[in-house]
Amino acid sequence: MKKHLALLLFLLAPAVLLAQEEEEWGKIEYKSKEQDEYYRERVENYQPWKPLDKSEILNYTNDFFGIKEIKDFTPYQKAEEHQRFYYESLRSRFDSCQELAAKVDKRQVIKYETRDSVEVIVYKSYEFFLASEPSVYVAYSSDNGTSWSFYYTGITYCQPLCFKPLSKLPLFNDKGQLQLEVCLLRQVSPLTLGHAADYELVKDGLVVTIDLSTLRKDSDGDGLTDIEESRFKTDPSNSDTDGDGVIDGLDLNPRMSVPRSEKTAIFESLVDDYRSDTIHITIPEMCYANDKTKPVLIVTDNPDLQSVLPQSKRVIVFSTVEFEKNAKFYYPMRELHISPLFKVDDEEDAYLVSITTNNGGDEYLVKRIGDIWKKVCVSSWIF
Ligand SMILES: [Ca+2]
Ligand SMILES: [Ca+2]
Ligand SMILES: [Ca+2]
Repeated sequence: MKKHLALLLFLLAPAVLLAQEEEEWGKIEYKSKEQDEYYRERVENYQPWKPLDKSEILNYTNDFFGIKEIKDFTPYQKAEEHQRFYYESLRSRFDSCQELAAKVDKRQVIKYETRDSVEVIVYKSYEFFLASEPSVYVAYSSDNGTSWSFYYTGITYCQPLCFKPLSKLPLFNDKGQLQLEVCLLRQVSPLTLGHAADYELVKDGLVVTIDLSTLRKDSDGDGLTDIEESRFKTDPSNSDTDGDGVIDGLDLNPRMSVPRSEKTAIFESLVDDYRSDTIHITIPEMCYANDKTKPVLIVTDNPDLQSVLPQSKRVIVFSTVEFEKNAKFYYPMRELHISPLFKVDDEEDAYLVSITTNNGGDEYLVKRIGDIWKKVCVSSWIF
């Protein structure tokens, strides 16, 4: 009997020690000279937000849709006024089932029209995150609203294109394409949580023509339309951009195929499920993207972070140079900022690391205990 008790205590001892050690974590203030240096440099190199030149707005072209001038147009008014006005006028029409079938929030509708059995809703979607400008989508039904398809247009509302819900122009033109009145706007103040950005009118009296076949086109058959690939900056003519054997439509990290390290697993636990406190270093079970997988943007030059294989999100990873080249206008994706792993002073195998989104963040202590890594949140903040 005593032998069994001794064995039980022996087996339980590491768990008890672990729990004790974790309890201590919260009471100690961990310091890192590496971290201090990193943030000192960040403050020194801080670049305040600045607007684009008007010429960059005026020279805007869309790779997928035509934009042309029209003589008889509805003048631009501030977007919020447009939207409220249109919402009121649509309310009675949308109390019927069409909107419920498409599950489009009526406050986000830019334009809705039916022709024969075809119904089309052009709408804005914030896609999981309010502190951003919305993307413009098209919901399409060819059977009187019984079934719907949803297409990403690649257009971000309001810079540089802003739509006009009060436009009298019919949504369908005589070729069966969608046509929408737009103007060119320039963002003149930064966008922050709780504060909408301000815009100024650069050019009015334009119409954008959207061909439904262009919205659906998937040149390489990888499950992402060419327009979605323009958003993720994957190759629209190569079904496996990073050559790792997983096609772009299913790949949860489609742009980067970088060798993993032990630190990659630590970063993965932050990207994927930063509430779990045990970090498994082994290669995670392969998971695949589907239509509902949330995309997040990570801009980093750190190969340990570039190589993450998330299980629940699609990470679009850019190097800093790539990002600067591609993000001329607002980049339409939620961004995750993950700090480097800062070595804790006078400790072996212990790091401080933070993860920040546009509305807050958490800092973690990550530490090796025996053969496993554990992490604990040491501070949190909201903006
Ligand atoms: Ca494709
Ligand atoms: Ca592709
Ligand atoms: Ca791939």
